[in-house]
Amino acid sequence: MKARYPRRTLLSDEVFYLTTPIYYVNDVPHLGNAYTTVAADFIARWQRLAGREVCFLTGTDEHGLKMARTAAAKGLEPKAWADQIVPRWIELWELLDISNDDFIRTTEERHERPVQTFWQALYDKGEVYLGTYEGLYCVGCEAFKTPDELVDGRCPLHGTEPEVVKEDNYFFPLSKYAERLIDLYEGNPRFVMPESRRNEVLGKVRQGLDDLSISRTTFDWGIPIPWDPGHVIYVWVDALQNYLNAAGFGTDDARFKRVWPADLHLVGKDILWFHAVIWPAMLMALDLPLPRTVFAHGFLQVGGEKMSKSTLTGISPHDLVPTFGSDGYRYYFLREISFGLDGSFSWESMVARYNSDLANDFGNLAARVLSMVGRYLGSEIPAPPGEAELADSDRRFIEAFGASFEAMERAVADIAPHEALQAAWSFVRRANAYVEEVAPWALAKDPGARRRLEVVLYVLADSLRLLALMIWAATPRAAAELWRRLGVESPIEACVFERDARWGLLPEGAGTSVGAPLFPRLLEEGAGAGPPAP
Ligand code: ME8
Repeated sequence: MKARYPRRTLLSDEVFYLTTPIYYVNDVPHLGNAYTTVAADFIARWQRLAGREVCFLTGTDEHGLKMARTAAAKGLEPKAWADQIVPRWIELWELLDISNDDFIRTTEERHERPVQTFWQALYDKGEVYLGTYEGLYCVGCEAFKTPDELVDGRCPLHGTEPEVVKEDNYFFPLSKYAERLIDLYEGNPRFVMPESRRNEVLGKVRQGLDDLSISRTTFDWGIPIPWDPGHVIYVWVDALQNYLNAAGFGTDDARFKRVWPADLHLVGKDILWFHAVIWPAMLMALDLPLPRTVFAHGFLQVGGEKMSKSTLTGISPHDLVPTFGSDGYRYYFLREISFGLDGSFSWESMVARYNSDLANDFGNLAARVLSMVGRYLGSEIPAPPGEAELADSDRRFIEAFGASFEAMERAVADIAPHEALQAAWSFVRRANAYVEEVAPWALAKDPGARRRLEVVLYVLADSLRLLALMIWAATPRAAAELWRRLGVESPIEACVFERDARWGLLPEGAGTSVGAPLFPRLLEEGAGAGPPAP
């Protein structure tokens, strides 16, 4: 009965260090940025319940030409503009219950100084040289483009024509790292995930690499090159280093040793090249340990059009949370889109997913079980059943939990939140089937079946407790509320799977309550609910 579900070591034994990209604050966050952050939060929360010490980092990327131009258009200094916008990002992360442990801004001293230390060290090692760059620069991407990366002379991501740039730049000899990078991808299948992306990167690196221009002289909104302050450091190499600096590089050696390397950099496919090629090469150049995994997810589309700040479709996360709640928002994006592939968002599919999975399958299960414990057992959890009191149907149901939980663990290790939630919901559906199978309402009519009624309701109430643990990473509010309604006194976030994800731990005598629906059903499209006005 009390099978243990041993804690798996998913990716490493040390601090689990997980990052999102640091976002450009030329504008407020959109659904795409929130997508990455919610996925990262799911993994961070899961790892905490798995007993890992987690460091979950997000932040903002505040230098570069794009920021400088946006601020100039507003008549502000770039830092003043960033100071206005950054709170809007923090607010959204709070609204979506993002549990980041740290938030780094690239204009902070703890970032700027170590960036200078890093490049000075590479310069001193002879890993930086002065040259002339002539090329096509896309300000939206903050990157040079080769002609074959353009479509009809335009950047395919931003739809704009890149600018012709010619300047003296410092260069990092990226080309000489090609062999080592190829060895890295070949020797570590988890370094770039998913596999299709790994093959893409590998194929491109095999064609050879150009050296990377790492400084700019035509504007000054950046971190000065320490040995030649007429140059500022290229925004991308500045930004990538946030991951090191937040871990204490150059400022806190003891922390750096504990936290670095990152276990997982979660990024969109648009910026995989920087994370899978340039970033490890920079670290190799300074003999620093490499991150364990860079995972590139796909792009969200609305009505077939990619969302980005330059082609926004007009839907903000703030338009969705009032209707779906933070949990409904998180659940939809985690469950609906296969992580790693592109996917599309629509209001209709969000309503449908919410109603079927959250309001019906999960919400009804919770309400039914809690109201039966209320009605038949006076809202008090009975004594846990002994082994001999369990029927075969109970045992089969209890085993189903173990199978679903292990499937969730495997899915999280594969960085597949959608699969993890499929596994959790297969258990939700199994629990609904078990309710029908054991029909507590029939047992309640038979005074001779009192203990049997207690047994099945105990099994069901305990399955709700286990379910709360399974879904906390995705829907933390509903999980914590269910936990309270079951009368469990210790906070859910203090649980660890190894100790708590096993049967029979719901304490006898706990007082339950039914409460309002955890996920009130939404009216179907056209009957009151609907997308926000354009
Ligand atoms: O690239 N679908 O910042 P950024 C899914 N500052 N995710 C999307 C998306 C979409 N349509 N659009 C954007 C930068 N994203 C740099 C990063 S890191 C050292 C520096 C997400 O504000 C996705 O994670 O343009 C993508 O990688 C990120 O937002 C780009 O955010």
